[in-house]
Amino acid sequence: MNQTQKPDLDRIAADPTDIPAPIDRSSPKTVSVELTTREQVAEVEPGVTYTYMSFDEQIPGPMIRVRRGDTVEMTVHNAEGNSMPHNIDLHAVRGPGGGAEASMVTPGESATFRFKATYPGAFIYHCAVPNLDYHISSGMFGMILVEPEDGLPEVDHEFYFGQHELYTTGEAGEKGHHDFDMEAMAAENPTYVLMNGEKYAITPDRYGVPSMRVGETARVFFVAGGPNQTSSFHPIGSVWDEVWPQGAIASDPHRFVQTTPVQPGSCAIATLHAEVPGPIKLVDHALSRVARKGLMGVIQREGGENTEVFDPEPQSNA
Ligand SMILES: [Cu+2]
Repeated sequence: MNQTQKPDLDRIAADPTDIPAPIDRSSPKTVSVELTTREQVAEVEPGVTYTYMSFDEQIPGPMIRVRRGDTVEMTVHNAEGNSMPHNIDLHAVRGPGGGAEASMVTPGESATFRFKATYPGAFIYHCAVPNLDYHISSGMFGMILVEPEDGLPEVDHEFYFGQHELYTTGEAGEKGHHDFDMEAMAAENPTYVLMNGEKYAITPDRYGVPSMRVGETARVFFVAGGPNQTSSFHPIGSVWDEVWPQGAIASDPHRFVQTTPVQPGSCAIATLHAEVPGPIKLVDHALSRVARKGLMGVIQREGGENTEVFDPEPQSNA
């Protein structure tokens, strides 16, 4: 294993609360979106570095939020100092490659294309150059949310998470700089499976966790970058009160779902109602990915006990 490299970034894990506000418009407009592709060293966990690729220095990339009927002017920059071509394929685009050919850029270049968001839902975007699985595995994916004309139901909080796999020449936890491993990727045997790009990033021991009060409802936006594995997305200590599988928000939600599959190249929108205090651990219920490969995110519920729903120390009535 090579020596750890000096990180270019203190943190590549996206803040789950750093997302655009709900859309408050009743008519379409033209929205400009710019994303910059980057190749940068960051830590997978303390003492383990990797040369990530990203949109705007975060994983998942920034959540793009538009309204059905909007026209989007999409610009992709390829930062000076990068070594590879990059582009973007958004599943919200009707057009060749989801915009991939039109946005192909080499280091130092920029490209713009325009599309109309003709259908609502939560969709992945990702890099789609010829080695696209390598680029996605290195972090190049995010979500575009196309809100329906009438918007989404009001909630108290919205949180944004993304899962993907990292394939390296090292073992999970092995100190040093990990190189990308094409053979491991072809075999679909990841070293790490990560929530927001780093091991246990959104947990109390790393960057802290978002919170909600008992009685409140949160909406979770989740994108599965893959490139290869389906997430069995489960909230430990709760249930998904509602799920829109595939992010298909124009459909009726499923209710009281324990574990929802989110395929690579897809999304889910789900709600959590907090009835008791305590953590909700967001996991892939393929649990070796949690116990051995670094995947976990936490949402904290704060407030008084609700012993009718859950009583950790019941007084005997006998
Ligand atoms: Cu790329």
